[in-house]
Amino acid sequence: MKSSLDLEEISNPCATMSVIFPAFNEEDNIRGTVEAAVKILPKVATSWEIIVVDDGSSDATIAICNDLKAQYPEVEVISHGQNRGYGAALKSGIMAAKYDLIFFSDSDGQFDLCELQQLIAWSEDYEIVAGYRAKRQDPLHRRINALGWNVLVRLVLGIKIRDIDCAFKLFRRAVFDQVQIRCVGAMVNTEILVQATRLGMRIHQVKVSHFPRQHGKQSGANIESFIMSRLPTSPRRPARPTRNSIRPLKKLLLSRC
Ligand SMILES: Nc1nc2c(ncn2[C@@H]2O[C@H](COP(=O)(O)OP(=O)(O)O)[C@@H](O)[C@H]2O)c(=O)[nH]1
Ligand SMILES: [Mg+2]
Repeated sequence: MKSSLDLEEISNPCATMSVIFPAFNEEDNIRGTVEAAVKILPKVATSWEIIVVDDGSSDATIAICNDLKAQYPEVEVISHGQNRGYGAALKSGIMAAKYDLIFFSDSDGQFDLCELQQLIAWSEDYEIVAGYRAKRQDPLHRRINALGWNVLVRLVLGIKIRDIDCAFKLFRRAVFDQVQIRCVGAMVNTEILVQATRLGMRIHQVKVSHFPRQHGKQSGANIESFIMSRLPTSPRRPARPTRNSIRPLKKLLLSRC
């Protein structure tokens, strides 16, 4: 887990915050991620909790999470007996969250949790503060897929978010009184932001750092190609998005994904 800010610079904690880490086979990363959060959160929040949602990992992730829970009273563990998907894990965490601000990030150490401080500052004026990766440290094909997805979402749904799937987002708790999560998969970010935009919620975007994954494998690798694979595949399908391809996408976004 990277750390760029001097923690002593962070002062006047005033927020109460629930931090959610969905985790799937992160045995080499989860301890570092949770312990980085344990170090930072007392500097930025008066009361806080960390909720790790183990999504049916087959490695030692759950055992490590249980150790962390025994070691740190603020750590809670939700265990999905079997893999239910990223969106389902996020929803489990959000449903269990008890504080005023809800933040989620990945368990794999690709973000700098110290940068949470910047998001908190903006949360006074915005219901949602969404990170965008200044320089995404993922393989080229992932970056190309993500670019395509972001452009498509912007064109089809009119959502002007630079990096919709960036796992560094802060929400006021009240957002989830209105926004309903139905997506069990990786499109959950799109689902949340589409609803929030339609409800007139204010979203601010903040540039955040991103680092290469040091341990374990990416499992969110084919989110975008999964979506593309669900668009019409007829040989007559035009290459550019048209009404025919937009309709199923809209339908997909409004159904379980
Ligand atoms: N709950 C849940 N989390 C997942 C799943 N797949 C990946 N994750 C978690 O989601 C985060 C991002 O996954 P990753 O594979 O690194 O995706 P990438 O960063 O988009 O390449 C990590 O914290 C993973 O542990 C899944 O099926 N269920
Ligand atoms: Mg990752």
